[in-house]
Amino acid sequence: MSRLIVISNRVRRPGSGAAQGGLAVALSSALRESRGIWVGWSGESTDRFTGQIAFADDEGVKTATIDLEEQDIDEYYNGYANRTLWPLFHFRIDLAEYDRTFEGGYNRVNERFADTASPLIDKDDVVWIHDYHLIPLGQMLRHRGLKNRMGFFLHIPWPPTRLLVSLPHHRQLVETLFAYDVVGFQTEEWLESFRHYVEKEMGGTIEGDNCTVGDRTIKAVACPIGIDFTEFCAAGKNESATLMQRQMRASLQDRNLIVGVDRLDYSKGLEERFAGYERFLKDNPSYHRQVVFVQIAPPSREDVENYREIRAKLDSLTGRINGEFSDVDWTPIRYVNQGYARDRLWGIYRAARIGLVTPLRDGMNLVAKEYVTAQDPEDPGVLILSRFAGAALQLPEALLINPYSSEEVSEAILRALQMPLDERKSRWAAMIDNIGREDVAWWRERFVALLAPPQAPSRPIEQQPRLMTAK
Ligand code: GDG
Repeated sequence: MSRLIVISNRVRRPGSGAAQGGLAVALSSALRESRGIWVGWSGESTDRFTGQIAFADDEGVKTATIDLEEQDIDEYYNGYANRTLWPLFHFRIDLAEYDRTFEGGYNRVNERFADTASPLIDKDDVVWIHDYHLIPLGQMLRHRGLKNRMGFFLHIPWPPTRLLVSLPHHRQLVETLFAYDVVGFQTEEWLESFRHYVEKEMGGTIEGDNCTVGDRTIKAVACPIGIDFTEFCAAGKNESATLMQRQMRASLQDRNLIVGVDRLDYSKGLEERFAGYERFLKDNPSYHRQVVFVQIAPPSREDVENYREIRAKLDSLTGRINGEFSDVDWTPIRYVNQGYARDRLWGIYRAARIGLVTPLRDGMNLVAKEYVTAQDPEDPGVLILSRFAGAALQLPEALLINPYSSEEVSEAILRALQMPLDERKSRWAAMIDNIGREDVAWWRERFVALLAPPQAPSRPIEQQPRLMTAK
């Protein structure tokens, strides 16, 4: 069995066991089985980059991490990754910053990753690189002589060609993807946009899964990520999950809970969601006091200005809506800027009659899948889901909405509150079936199978050696 080498911006957090996210859990089991290594940034800074690798063994998963200089972190992580590529790939060219120093820092750090990882990779290893932070890494590893099977998975959307061409040196960046053997996207939609770029901007050709530019052919596939279904169901059996569910219910006093759980990020459509809820309260006075909207939004990327701004905007929107509609014994929005352990999160989802998941653009969105998983099969809640989340393609039985339209959000909330039990059950059954089948292990196995060395083709029958028959 070949070893799997995973390279991503960050690696699993040491000592956090089951508290890891689904991705870390899924990759960890594959790394353990193949005795592979997970390579990434430690999250720490150093005065001068030395290339020194810190090795650790965390519950059987080997990790190799490097520290980066402050300037690297500014230009690569906070800069090109999160101020250029993240907004652009989420269709926000208005927020994308094109700064030459960011691009320089991005390439420098990718070279540093290549220097770090290449000596750790043996000739039969399979290499799997993750996400927009490390797009050119595969090519840099090839420049260092690596001939291994190499794959890349993009966790976020791939933007339409018309937007992507606003990125200086876009072609140079996309060309680096042709160093991989397999490139994976979350959905057919993002894959289609990639193929469009390949044909229109690079003069490439498409045949089945194969994309060819010049003498390089790669496989480009849609391979949607799922949640760690078994782990999340098990989290729901913990005492603290039940306790949290009971606490929530008690604090609601028979009111209907609407829940949102998102990193504080402009792509998640939080402002629009708040506006949709405000519209619902305006349009449906008879539902006042009968609903409470809880938005859990742990802060993220606080070194980036746009992320600080969104926090301030949501603070003021919450104040305005609560100011207008609250009563002495009812607050319509509870907005919480902290994270919760996974089992407690399960309890919150379970207590909620509506899961409100309304990103403006999202590669997949795992919260939608977690909400559905935590529901009571006998009395499930309703998922309201943005049609612009990758998850909408796998979960068409959710109430799909346009998150930019506060009317649609408001109408969907009303419809969900009035939905008969039979309809809730049949929609839930279809969704849980998909989520259970296409879970994170399914995703990982599919991608790794594509990455396996191609089998030597069996020879056509006429070329097979004839058996000599004795005369
Ligand atoms: C990127 C892509 C794609 C959130 N709050 C808490 C908490 N979370 C967990 C959720 C969920 C995860 O974070 C968020 O996953 P998403 O998929 O919603 O979003 P991104 O972070 O933007 O992830 C996305 C994903 O990569 C995977 O490919 O789906 O499209 O943008 O698991 O539960 N977890 C805990 N406490 C919290 O308060 N424990």
